[in-house]
Amino acid sequence: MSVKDALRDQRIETPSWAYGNSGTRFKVFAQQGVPRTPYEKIDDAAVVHRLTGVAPTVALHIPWDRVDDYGKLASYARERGVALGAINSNVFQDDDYKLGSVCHPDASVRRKALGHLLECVDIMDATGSRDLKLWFADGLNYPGQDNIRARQDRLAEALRETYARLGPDQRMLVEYKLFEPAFYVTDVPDWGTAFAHCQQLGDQAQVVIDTGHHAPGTNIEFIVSFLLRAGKLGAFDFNSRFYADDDLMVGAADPFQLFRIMHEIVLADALKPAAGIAFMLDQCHNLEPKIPAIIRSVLNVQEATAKALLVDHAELAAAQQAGDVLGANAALMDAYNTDVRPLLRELREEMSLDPDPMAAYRRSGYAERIVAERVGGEAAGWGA
Ligand code: PSV
Ligand code: MN
Repeated sequence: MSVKDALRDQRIETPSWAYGNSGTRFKVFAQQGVPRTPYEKIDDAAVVHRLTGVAPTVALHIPWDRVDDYGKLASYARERGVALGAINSNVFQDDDYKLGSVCHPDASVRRKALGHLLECVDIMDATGSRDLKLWFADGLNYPGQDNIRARQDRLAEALRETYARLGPDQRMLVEYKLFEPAFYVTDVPDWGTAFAHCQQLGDQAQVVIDTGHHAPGTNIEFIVSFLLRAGKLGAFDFNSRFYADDDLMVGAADPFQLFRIMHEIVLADALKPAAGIAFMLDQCHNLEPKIPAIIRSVLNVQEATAKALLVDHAELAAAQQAGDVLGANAALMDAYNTDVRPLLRELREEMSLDPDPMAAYRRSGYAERIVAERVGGEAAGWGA
């Protein structure tokens, strides 16, 4: 398959919450024209897809995107040329979850959390979504606060019950994160823990790598390669980090890391949608305008992918086999240092898109229109 064909088929999912207001624990700086409903978030996601041609799905977060009729939301999306993607569960924003959700010492809180996870699968049935994304804020702040091993047992039980509820074409994606909000123990802190639980569950359970959820210096492409080999890589939550879970635009902090990740994907022939890896963004745009930031992020993933596709695999393999360390490294760096923007402009023209989606968005007048139209009501944010 040619580089252009692979890029034309690429799919990047945008997150509904990136279109809403967000901030740090210090302040949310509200922006004008922000969606007030899940329907308006879909309007914005449809604009991103219309301009980039490679972002046809939008992930939902429950309860932030709760609606009365999910079938109606799915049809609304379809009418605008997009589809609903992964359903993200949320068992971290209720007072009951102070000491955890599925790992909580109190069985009634665990039952409530499990009920939410099962409800998310009901929603998937209505939206036609394939993936349930699970992230748990569960953990401990102090040594002795709870029994670490018992919490793993409780986690395994909730995952088992949720897994049993999945339809044959649905998947469970287990996300890990080193720390935050818990600071001493996190119940799913790393890929190894997520992997071990997914192994026990079965083929429909896979690991999701959020690029912002690692210790500084972690070699993420190693994790990608390991999980691909084991058939356990289900998805990415792409974003950039400088320090912790910064949720900045993917490819902004370390475009070379993104290239190295995409190189592992291309090597394993896992870019094509049939390979089943969901390439999602998980970002928050606190300072910058949201829609152009999401467009920029999609383009950053696309550029890193194009560079990864340009790696000469024959040259790389020959240098590796010959023990030619510098030659092998040069084969990768030649691809990374290629300016792929002309190729991508050409590709967009062939796809009947504007070659410069950022400029096309600025010219479209959409930003001004939503500021004028979205007056009154409550801007969407992280509140349920
Ligand atoms: C948690 O930090 C996370 O990465 C999970 O994916 C959540 O669902 C998402 O952010 C939004 O809070
Ligand atoms: Mn995430």
